[in-house]
Amino acid sequence: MASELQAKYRKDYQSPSHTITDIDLTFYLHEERTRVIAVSQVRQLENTNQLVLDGENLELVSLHINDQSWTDYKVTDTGLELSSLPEEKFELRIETVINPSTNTALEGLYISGQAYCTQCEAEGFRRITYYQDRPDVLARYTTTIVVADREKYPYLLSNGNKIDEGETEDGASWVRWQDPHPKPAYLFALVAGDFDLLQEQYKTKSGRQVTLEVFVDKGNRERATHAMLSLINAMQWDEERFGLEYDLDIYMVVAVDFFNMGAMENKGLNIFNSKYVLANDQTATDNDYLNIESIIGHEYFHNWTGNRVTCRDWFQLSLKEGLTVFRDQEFSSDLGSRSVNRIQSVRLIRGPQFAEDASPMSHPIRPDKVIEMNNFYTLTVYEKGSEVIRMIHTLLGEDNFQKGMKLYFERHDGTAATCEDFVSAMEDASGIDLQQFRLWYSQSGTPELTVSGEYSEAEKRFSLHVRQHTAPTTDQEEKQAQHIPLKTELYDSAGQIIKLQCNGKNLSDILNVTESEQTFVFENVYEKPVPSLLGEFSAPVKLSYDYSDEELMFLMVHAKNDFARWDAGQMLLGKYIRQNVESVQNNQDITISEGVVAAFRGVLLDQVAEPAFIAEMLSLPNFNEVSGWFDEVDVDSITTVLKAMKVELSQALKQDFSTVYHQLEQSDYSIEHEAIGQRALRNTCLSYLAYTEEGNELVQDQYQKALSMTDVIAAMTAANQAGLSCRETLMQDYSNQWKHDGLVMDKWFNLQGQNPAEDVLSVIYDSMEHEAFTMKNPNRIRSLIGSFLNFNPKRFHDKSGSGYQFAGKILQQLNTTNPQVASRMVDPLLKFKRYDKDRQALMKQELETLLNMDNLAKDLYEKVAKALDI
Ligand code: B3K
Ligand code: ZN
Repeated sequence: MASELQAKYRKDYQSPSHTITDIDLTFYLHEERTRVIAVSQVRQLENTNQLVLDGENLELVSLHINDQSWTDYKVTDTGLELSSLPEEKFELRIETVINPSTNTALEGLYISGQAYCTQCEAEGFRRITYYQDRPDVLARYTTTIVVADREKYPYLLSNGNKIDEGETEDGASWVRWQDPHPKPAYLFALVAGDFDLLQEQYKTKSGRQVTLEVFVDKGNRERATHAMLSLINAMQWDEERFGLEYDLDIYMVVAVDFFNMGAMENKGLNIFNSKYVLANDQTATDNDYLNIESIIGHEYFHNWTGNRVTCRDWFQLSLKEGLTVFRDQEFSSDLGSRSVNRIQSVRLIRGPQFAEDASPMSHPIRPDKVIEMNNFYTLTVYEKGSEVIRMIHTLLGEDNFQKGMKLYFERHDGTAATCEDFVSAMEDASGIDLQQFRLWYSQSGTPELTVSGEYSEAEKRFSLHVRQHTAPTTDQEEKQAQHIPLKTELYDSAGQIIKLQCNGKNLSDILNVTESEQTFVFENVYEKPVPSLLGEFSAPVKLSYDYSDEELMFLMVHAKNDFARWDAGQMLLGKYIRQNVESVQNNQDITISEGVVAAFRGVLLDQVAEPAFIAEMLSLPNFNEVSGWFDEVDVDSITTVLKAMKVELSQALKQDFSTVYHQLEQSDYSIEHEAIGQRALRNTCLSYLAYTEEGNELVQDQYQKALSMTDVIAAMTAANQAGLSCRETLMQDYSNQWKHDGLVMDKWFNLQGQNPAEDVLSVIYDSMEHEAFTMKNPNRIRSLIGSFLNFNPKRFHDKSGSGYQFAGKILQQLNTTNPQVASRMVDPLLKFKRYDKDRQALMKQELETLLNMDNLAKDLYEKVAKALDI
């Protein structure tokens, strides 16, 4: 069992006893024994002569205070306790030795391929030296990197600007960097290696010249151009929309293959998972391109929201993450299709985020209790966090929101702030009361809105009765009514919007739901309207309204914004999915009404709507989303219904899918948004056509003629899902072509993990023997095993328990090598209470085995113990 399982509580926050104004770091890089000398200028803040420093896996060589060897200290399990310290200020010099080559957890300083790199957020700096590893200690960093083998490591990088370089007497080379902006330790970074370098110059709005550099593995330079373009776009966008400019002379992005998550916003030196940097038309899909744009943007936007203003403590994580996700979503929406971006974000909330909030890991966007901080980089903190920012934006409007941002920076630039500071700035700048709204920060769970409409013909009045309820979550029994912005439109039978009026006054289309029961009355409603509710998904809540099929079909056609049209389509599909699940449970046939088929035909043949949007309209909700609608998840019935409805629609609309598919054939490849949209729709058609008689031939044909990776993967996905006979040939061909490139093979591993075939486990075991696979690389693990656990419900939840046992075995192994990745992968097992008794018992057994392990890391311990109610 982990040695330190102490939970930390938000309410116990204490400001630090000392701060460090400057730190001078020297690294003598060595694969097994890297020497780190840290010289810190420490200033006393509280009247105490004791100081506690964090440290993990460090070999302490020496400790000096004001140049004197210091013996008044104690080494503990979690760091160092210094005593009898001088008052006011002193210089602390600590020399440690660390071993990057055995660091498989990929936290602190480690080796990725041929390069050294670091990952310090949340608490990785303590694996480099003893330090006050907390975000409210902000220091100026000077970093010197020394390497003996300059051939192998020609690039030595750290934060800030390069200020000096040279050679030591014994021929080692060194480089010195200085970062003028005080920062917490989690934003420190170091990279040493040999790379291909793509360089550009950027001039900011105010005329500052910035050098942009993207470092990638040798031979991959041409795969870095999209990342560079995205960076330039992000810099321009932030200047235009938020008035924010970059603040150093150089901005570097380094792509590494071994990385626990997507990317990291270290000041001036972002480190990226190569998955979110490398792309060309032969190796990357359109989604890869869009993800690169959004993640490059996200990390860049952190420079202001995260780095210039950072978090006071880790409970405030959403202060930087929710806000930065909001900013990256706006960036992608301003550059591409707003409605498609919105739909995709909403899918993420309604599927996995709602599921997280209904699981033992439920927590508010600002958590109250944490054992392992890395466990809280969650969909709730990020995605729900960004929805909370979006609601503030909706309530205030763009102008007031920007005023709030300005005030926030005026008040907090260069400091470590709290979520409360952000909300106060928004409130003060706009004059809008956000008192009740603050509950979104402290309350977990998903509010459910039950809405009903009542029309009085005689009085020409329409009333909306709204009830809100939030079910208790594992972390909080009691829930209060929240402030929910409910965007509402009323439509007349001609499809025109009826103005919202009451007492002779025009009303805003954002209704403020603040009580557990509330009625909104609208006057001058000249006919019985069809309401469109929760437009743009104006709040992260579940909505129920008893729509008839006809009303939903009406909204699919007439709603004035794409999001509402899509949402109506999803509700219509949802009605049939629910009905059909019940039918399957009662051994009855699956049905879809002719009207519904006709409505989707209308969507498919729409000549006006964007193709990318039509593709979204035609996508059925996935298993994970549908599971959230039921108290007990009936895996077999849901998978049966989803497949049967797909087959049913493909048969009924075969001709139309085929026409659109052939119409959209492209003769050349471009990464423009319009071309991406056309491919998306064409490939959606293919995913349906795969279930028809001509499926096998079409898929094979597309694979052979494909102009881009997008079309290759779409063909393979269709073959995989529909179990086509060409599947094996395509998989074999792809592997022959790409076996040397792990990143490109990830798409193949992903398909293997999602293979719906009965013997998928043996397919997975075979794939683990593939030359491109290694359990050391998180991307490989996530592609092959993560996809099985999360996106192959039928086989993962196989009644025999074989899927669960496989997961258990892998988790035991990862617990020792990479606890962070293990902890991400355990999530599907935590939700065992949602399944039938037999499955529950089998899943629980795996969790119990984990809990009984001798060396269970606190990452897994925290989640497993919560799930088992310990
Ligand atoms: N801030 C990092 C995530 C760090 C995760 C630590 N386990 C990337 C991001 O959100 O931009
Ligand atoms: Zn972030």
